[in-house]
Amino acid sequence: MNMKDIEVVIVGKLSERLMNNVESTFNAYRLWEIADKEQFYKEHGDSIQAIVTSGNPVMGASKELMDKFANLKIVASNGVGYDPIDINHAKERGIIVTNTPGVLNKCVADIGMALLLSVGRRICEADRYVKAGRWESEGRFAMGTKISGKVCGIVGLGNIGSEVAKRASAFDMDIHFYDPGKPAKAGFTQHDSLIDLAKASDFLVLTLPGGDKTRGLINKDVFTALGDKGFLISISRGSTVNEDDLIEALTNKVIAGAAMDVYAHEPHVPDVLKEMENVVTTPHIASSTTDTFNAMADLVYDNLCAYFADKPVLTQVV
Ligand code: 8YV
Repeated sequence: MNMKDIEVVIVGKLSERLMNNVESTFNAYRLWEIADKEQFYKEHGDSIQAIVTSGNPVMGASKELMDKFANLKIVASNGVGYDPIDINHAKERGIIVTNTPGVLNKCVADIGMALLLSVGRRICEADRYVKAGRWESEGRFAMGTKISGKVCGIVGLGNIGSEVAKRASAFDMDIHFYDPGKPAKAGFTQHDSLIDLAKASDFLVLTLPGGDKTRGLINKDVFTALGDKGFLISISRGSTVNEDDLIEALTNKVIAGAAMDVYAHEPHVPDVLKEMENVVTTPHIASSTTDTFNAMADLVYDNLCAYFADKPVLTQVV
């Protein structure tokens, strides 16, 4: 089959490398640039065979989108998280879904550790202090929290959680985790309940997947258990945190602080969080390094090429 005869729709702006590869190989359409989408669906409803998208909450692939294309065969997604893709519907229709696990673990864990250090040692606050000329006028900056010897509590000890554990261990932290069904891990303390993990933790690091099962899991009970010396580090999915409860916990000093790369309604970050000194915010950059983004782009592309070359795809979700 000539790859150029295969019609592919790219849902939103992805990396140049990924778009270039897809567009030079397949007959690709940029959905976000098409003004009359209904007309596009009418004209290409039967001919589009692949959706290229991302696990970013603003993209994904809904049932409605998939059903615009009667002969859709594959949804190739950029990102390990796939909660914005209707997996059950894809399964029902026999549509293959691929993601990009593995290649981003280390970069995401690096950001987890960087956020932990930033909020614990007050790096961003200290940076603002110097730049505002306050060191000269007010003298020594306030105290931070010692990292070594503290408990790093990991919620979801998967590939990314394990990389966080490695980094935190190198900083002499004690590793505790909660991940129902996971076997015990030598040297780590396992908890049977999230609340118990939060109680034991100085830094609670979220590396659990998104989706209906984990929506709002990190709520006021968890914050109460974490306590006023505890910090939340969120690098999984914004949907896992009840953001109203988090704001309440921070406002009432139920917890000491939070550092987040992901939010409930990206790219919206509640103003109140932006104004808090003890909150570190980054704009969903955990996997955003050139090396990792290239590796993710290549995996999306390789999955597509494998599928249309009648070979097994490399990283299939369903
Ligand atoms: C990406 C991510 O920023 O992999 C994931 O699940 O959230 C991030 O790596 C995003 O999905 C890339 O498009």
